[in-house]
Amino acid sequence: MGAKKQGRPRVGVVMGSESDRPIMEEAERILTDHGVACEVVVRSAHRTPAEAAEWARTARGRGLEVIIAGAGGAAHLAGAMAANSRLPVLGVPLASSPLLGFDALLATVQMPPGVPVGTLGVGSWGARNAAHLALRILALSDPAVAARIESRPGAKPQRSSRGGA
Ligand code: RP5
Repeated sequence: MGAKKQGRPRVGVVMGSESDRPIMEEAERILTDHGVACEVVVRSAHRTPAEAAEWARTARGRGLEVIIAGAGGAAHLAGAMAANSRLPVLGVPLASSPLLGFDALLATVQMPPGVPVGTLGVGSWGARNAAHLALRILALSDPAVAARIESRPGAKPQRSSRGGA
């Protein structure tokens, strides 16, 4: 697929450390491939909590519509985003510690009611699906994004040979 006109960033991709970047860039790649520009930053819920909160608080004002937050270990970054922004937050647990992402999964997924984080799978699969889910959110109000999703092979739900969905 050729390069798409991207314009202003609509999705914020935030990660807890530079060491998370190779995985989180997979989300960015999918979004930009669909013509959606991203703002990609490193902010830590533990090491730079004030900067992380400020980035989330000002995200909507900068034109962002969805936040994707990836972190490993005791991963509170996605929750910190949801605590400081009313934008939809998609959390990606990363396998950075000896617990291989199970720690980050539990820390990201089990948010208290009213502070939601839509948690994806661990690592690369989660980062990529966070991008696909962000596209589906944008597509609700953007026919151009909806059309790009539909034009992709495998985008349409397939009927199972056994008659299920
Ligand atoms: C988390 O700790 C980060 O999101 C990263 O996954 C992990 C390790 O960070 P570094 O020690 O590599 O900076 O906060």
